[in-house]
Amino acid sequence: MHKIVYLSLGSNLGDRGHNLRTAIQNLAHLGTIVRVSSFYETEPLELVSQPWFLNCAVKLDTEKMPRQLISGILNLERSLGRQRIEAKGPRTIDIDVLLFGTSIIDLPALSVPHPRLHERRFVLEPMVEIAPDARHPVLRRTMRELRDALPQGQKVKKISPA
Ligand code: PH2
Ligand code: MG
Ligand code: MG
Repeated sequence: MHKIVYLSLGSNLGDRGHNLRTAIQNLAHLGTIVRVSSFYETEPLELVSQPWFLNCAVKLDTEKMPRQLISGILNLERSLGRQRIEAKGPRTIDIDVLLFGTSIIDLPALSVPHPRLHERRFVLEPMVEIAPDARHPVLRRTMRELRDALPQGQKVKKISPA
């Protein structure tokens, strides 16, 4: 069964653009890349005293089941040098599953929709670029509606065209 999955990618260590591009190339092993957003330079949220991130969103068409997909993603993060030192701390690459079709998933290693998706401009701006009408299956709002409801504040700047 094909599923449309949306991912959020982020990097704030090393050559951030190279890390995102390498991750996207490797994601092609887990499915077909349908769309990639521009890259966005974003102010760190939650753990604020760390370098700025480069973030983007990816639309993937996959035949994998949720557990297979998350284990493939974790392997890919490790192969790109991800070390888990501090929660939400600096990382070469972070790949988060935002939406998995219209599924609601609650596994120890995977919560979908991503629990903080609707609070994060660094997620929603790239998502509005590639999937403005994708709907959050719990909140029942589109990505555009969620982005428009965010408070002003987090600085997010598009740095490369789609
Ligand atoms: N990821 C976090 C915490 N804070 N801030 C930005 N701007 N971008 C991120 O990818 C990010 C973050 C935890 O995964
Ligand atoms: Mg994350
Ligand atoms: Mg993550």
